[in-house]
Amino acid sequence: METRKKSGHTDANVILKWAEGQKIETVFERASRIKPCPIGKAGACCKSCHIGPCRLIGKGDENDIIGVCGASLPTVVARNFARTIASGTAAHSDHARDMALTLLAVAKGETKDFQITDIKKLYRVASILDIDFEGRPVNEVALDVANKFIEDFQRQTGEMNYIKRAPKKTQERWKKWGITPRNVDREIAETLHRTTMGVDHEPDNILLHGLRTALADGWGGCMISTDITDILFGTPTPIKTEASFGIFKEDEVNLVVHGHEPTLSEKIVDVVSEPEIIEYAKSKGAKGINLGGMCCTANEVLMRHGIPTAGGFTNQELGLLTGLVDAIIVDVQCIMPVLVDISKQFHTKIITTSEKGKMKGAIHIQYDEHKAKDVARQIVKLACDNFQNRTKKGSHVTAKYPMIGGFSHEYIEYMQGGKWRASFRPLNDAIIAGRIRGVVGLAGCDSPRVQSTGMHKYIATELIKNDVLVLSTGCGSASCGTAGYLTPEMALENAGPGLREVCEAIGIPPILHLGACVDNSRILTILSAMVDEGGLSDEIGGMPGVGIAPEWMSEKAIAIGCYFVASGVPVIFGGESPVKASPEVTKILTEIWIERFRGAFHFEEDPQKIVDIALNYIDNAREGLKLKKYEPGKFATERKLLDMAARREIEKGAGRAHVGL
Ligand code: MSK
Repeated sequence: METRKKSGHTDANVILKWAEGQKIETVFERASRIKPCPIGKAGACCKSCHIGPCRLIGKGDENDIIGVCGASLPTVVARNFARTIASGTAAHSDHARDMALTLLAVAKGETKDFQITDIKKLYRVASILDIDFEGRPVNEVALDVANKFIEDFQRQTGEMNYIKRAPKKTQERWKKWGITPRNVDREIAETLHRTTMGVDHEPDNILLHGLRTALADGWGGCMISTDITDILFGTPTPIKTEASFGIFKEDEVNLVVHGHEPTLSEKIVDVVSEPEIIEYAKSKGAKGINLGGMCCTANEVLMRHGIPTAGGFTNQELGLLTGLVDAIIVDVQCIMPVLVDISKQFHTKIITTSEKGKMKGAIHIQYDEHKAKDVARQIVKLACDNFQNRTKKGSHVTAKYPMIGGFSHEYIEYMQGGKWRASFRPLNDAIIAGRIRGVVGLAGCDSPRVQSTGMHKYIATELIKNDVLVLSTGCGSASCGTAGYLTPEMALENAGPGLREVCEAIGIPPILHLGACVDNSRILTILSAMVDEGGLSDEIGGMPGVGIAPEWMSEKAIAIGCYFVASGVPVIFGGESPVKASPEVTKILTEIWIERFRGAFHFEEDPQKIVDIALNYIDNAREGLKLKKYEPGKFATERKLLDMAARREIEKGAGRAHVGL
């Protein structure tokens, strides 16, 4: 992997070079100027009380290295890790709570700006939640669904609603180790309680509760958020769009949505095509209004409307450096406060919209779901007004790359058999036959501490070369998209023979963009469906699947990693380990967790080693399932491959022919 460039995204480097000439500092320079504290980075700094902070450093037995109160190094490292899980879970789950409250408002008719868009998905969710829907008004069903989800933030005992979506055997492991979550808020609060000064001092016990909290995130916060977003705004299906800075237009008002919550951005999508608003933009001298996205809000509107993306986390400042962004609208999570400083050098307006996330120097326009469209219009008009203030300053990049997004788990099921035989059977068969060696969830952020986006690109390429189907989310998807990797052609040019055959037959890219970082829950759903389909493992653990987040930086990523591990998926994160200071905690995360849950949490800096560890896990899982040893181009069965047209022909006829990938 080429490491000299700051970013693996070619167009980002063009802008960075220009910024260097202008003496504008970005995240990349700050990352090299501000070195991380080696004690804190390895998890050995205790800030649980004001006697400290205590630095747990020293030689000898790690249990003899203690802080002023006597808390040992492993205790402190475990506490810090658990607190990271709790923060990440809080972020996703607060987002989920807002989605549940929006659904409630829609169901009660309190907002006219949102409707139930996907009734089929509402019914599917209702049936999972044991809510009757036959013959009932849609809004009545939606009200029951919203209230049921709100229970997941209130119930004091029992278990969260979606726990039952996991395979039985996976649930049994959680019961055995006492980590079945009750409600997201309770698990978060208990993590903070246990890890405050003078409570839980037993690393294994602290970390078990960390996993319980993470499960509340994966099978609660994230899954609830994904499902309600689909119900309100539609379940994604494949959609073509574009990525990189060339999405910005010289002669149109460029408006960027950035952050995570999809509600306001959905309304902005509606508003920018209203004739009066377009006329308003024209009255300010623009030819029209061009909407683009950044980070995970980008993923939300890309998945459902094909709105183009300028990229992930490390591209946010660079978008402003083009000088073409008239306004950037932010809500919560992964928003750099430095955007305000950068905007001062250009004409860009920074607009905060959530009472939870304000920035000094930004314009605040409070979002309210009860008058969402009015707020959206106010924001879009403000961007139009600002078009006239645009100057020539900026690094205008014209390159952009085609990409396909929109692979919801429902669509992945559909694409494997059409309307009548949608199932995961063909995917399982392709794995059994060895056409597909295994599946990797390539997720997480992009980071300036490494060659940003470069780790994603390298790992994605190596995996598909090895016949591994990649499911990508969050800024991992943006990294692949801005590299031009999210197209079917990528399979023709780079995939191994088995994966290529599968992708060609169905007409899909070898890297499937599943959505935002909350949509990692779709991977849990896919894995559970693969278990149900049979022929592989009878629990998520033991499946030839791995999670990778090579450039993670957010606390949310750790919560995601832990819910995968507790569900039975080995995960490998890039960069230095946040538990490196304690061999005891490292052993719990790897050797002990794999024994109990069949998932382990590894940290590895070298991208090739990440690939090697992942392939090793996949091959061991194949061996454990007594599948044919993976050999490129040699498949266990020779079923006839059918494309979508052939499938439709069969669907016209009677019977249920088996279709193998
Ligand atoms: S935005 S959490 S940098 S994926 Fe979801 Fe990207 Fe990571 Fe934020």
